[in-house]
Parts: sequence; C-alpha cells; structure tokens
Amino acid sequence: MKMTFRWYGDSDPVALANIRQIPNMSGVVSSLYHIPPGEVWPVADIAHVKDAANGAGLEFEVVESIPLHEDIRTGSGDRDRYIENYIQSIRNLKQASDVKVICYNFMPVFDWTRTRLDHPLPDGSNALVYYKSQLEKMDPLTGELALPGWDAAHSKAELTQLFDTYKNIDNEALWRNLEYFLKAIVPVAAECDIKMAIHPDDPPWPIFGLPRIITCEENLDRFLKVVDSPYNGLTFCTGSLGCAKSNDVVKMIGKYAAMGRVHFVHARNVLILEDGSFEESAHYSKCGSLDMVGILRALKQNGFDGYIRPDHGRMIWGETGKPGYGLYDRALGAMYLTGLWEAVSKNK
Ligand SMILES: [Mn+2]
Repeated sequence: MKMTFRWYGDSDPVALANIRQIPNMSGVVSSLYHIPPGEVWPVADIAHVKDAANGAGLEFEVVESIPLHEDIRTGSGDRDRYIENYIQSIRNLKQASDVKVICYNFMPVFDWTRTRLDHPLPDGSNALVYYKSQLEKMDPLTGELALPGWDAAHSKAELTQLFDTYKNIDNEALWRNLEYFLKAIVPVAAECDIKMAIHPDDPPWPIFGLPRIITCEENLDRFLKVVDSPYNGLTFCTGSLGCAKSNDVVKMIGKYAAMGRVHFVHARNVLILEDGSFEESAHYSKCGSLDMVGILRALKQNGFDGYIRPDHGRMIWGETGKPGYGLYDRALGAMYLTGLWEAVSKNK
C-alpha cells in the first residue's frame, strides 16, 4: 500500500514540503488543472508536475483526474476527437512521468455534489455536507440557489443545453457511452501499463434527474465486465459509496481487492443522518457511520497493494483554503489510516 495526498499544483496553498513531513507519505496525486476537459495534456506540463513532486521528495504516480469532455458521456458531438485526445494524454503521461493509475469519473454534468461546503460541526470545525432538504430547494438552471463548488463550471446557457441533451439519455444509454469509451481507452492504457480507475458517483444516486450508474455492487460488477481487464479498475471511494446505507463497503472493497481491480482508494468517513442526508466526518470510525478498521482489514486480507489517500477533511485549527482539501485534517486522516494499516498488517 502506498499512502498519497492530493495536491492541486503550484497554486495549492498546501506546500509539498508540508505534505512530505506526514509520516509514511509516498507521493502526491495531482492533475493539470489549467487544461480544459477534452484537451491533450502537454508533455512539458506533465513533466513539470513530476519534477515539482520529485524535487520535494515525493512521487507522482496517480493522476486525479483526467476529466472527460461531456461529449464522451453524452455520446454526441466531437466524442471521437475527445477520445483521441484522451488517448494522447495517456501516451504523454507514459512518456513524461511515472504515473501508473488514472482516476476519472462518469458522472453527468456535475462531479461530486454537496449542499454546503462549510457546515459548522459541534466541535467548531467545518465540513462538507449533503442535506436532502437543502438539495430539494436547489435548481441549477435558475441558479436561485447555486450548487456550491459548481458556480463557475458551466454557464446557465450551457447547463440548459446539457440538461436538454440528457433528457434523451437514460441509464442504459449512459452505459453504452461508457462502454464505447472503455473499449477505446483500456487497450491503450494496457499498452502503456497505466491502470484506469473509475471513481464512483458521489453521492451514488441520481441528482437533478441526471442519470448515474457507478453506484452499487451490482453496477460495479457490471462495469468490471464491460472490459474484463486489470487495466479497467476502480478508485474505491468509501465515502461516496458509503453514504448509501445499502452499500456494504467492507464487503465490496474486499471483493474487488481480491479480484485485483482496486487500484486506488479514497478513504474517508461519512455520518449518515436519519433521512439519508450525510455529513463528511473526521476519518476515525466513531465520528461517522463507516467501519474504517473493517475497510483497511478487508484491503489487507485481500492483497491490496495499490494507492490510498485520505479523502476530504474538515477545516480545523482555523485553516482556510479549498473546502475538503486543507492540510491539517487530511494529515490526521493519513496518520489514522497508516496506523490502522500497521495494525492490520501485524501477525497475531
Ligand atoms: Mn472520492
């Protein structure tokens, strides 16, 4: 297992030097945030991230993410050109870096969804939350109550057009578009020895009437069969899958690790509320609804040897910055996970 930490590049207020001081930290997970979805990642820009990480004594072996152009998900417009560009980005990563895993997702229009990014918790920290009552009042098309984190991602005109396109795309159509993408991409990934690792939908249920398919065990089983190759694998995000009570994340993560299909783990905890809403909690099991010991033990017992990172943290100790991605609480999370891993790795 390799412990990693997400880093948002040169503009991230969290310094590489500080990340390196977290015990057991092997590398950063990063992306080219200035390249728009669909465009080719330039070799020189990839090399820049590698050099920055390596210069600070850290590896750069996981990309999160190469975002997909929406035409790939909708199966329309310039899909083939954007897939060609994606393939070129994989080849450029092979040429210019040590990257071994690429995380991506297949969530229409919006990536993760929360209703507040700075909800105050009783201990004085802030966290990202998803309250069903708040979501019901939101309408991304009128923008009267904007979706936090997504204000600038699409103009209202673009959103209206996208929602119109998705009116004709049900879950089965989305599966077909995902299959088309995988059948083009996975052979290239195999050739480059870079593993593709899809991130589950967050949360794992439909939002604003948009289809969502990477949500549960049945669908993950189906996904892995679409292209039955180790290069078609998972980013197992415990918090995303775990906020649906119907997902038994300990069982699922063990099963997929045993199949050799878990390449990257986002390990975080969520507190599920009575009505199915949830709050992102500290990583410690007792702070939320997930059994973090069970998750780490299932990984260990099933031979997991991929990458893991603490996922979103709360904002603590007065830190300000990118919601979910401060230094302090994620560093605590990394240490907690490292401690659990050490414990479950000891022979009795
Ligand atoms: Mn995640």
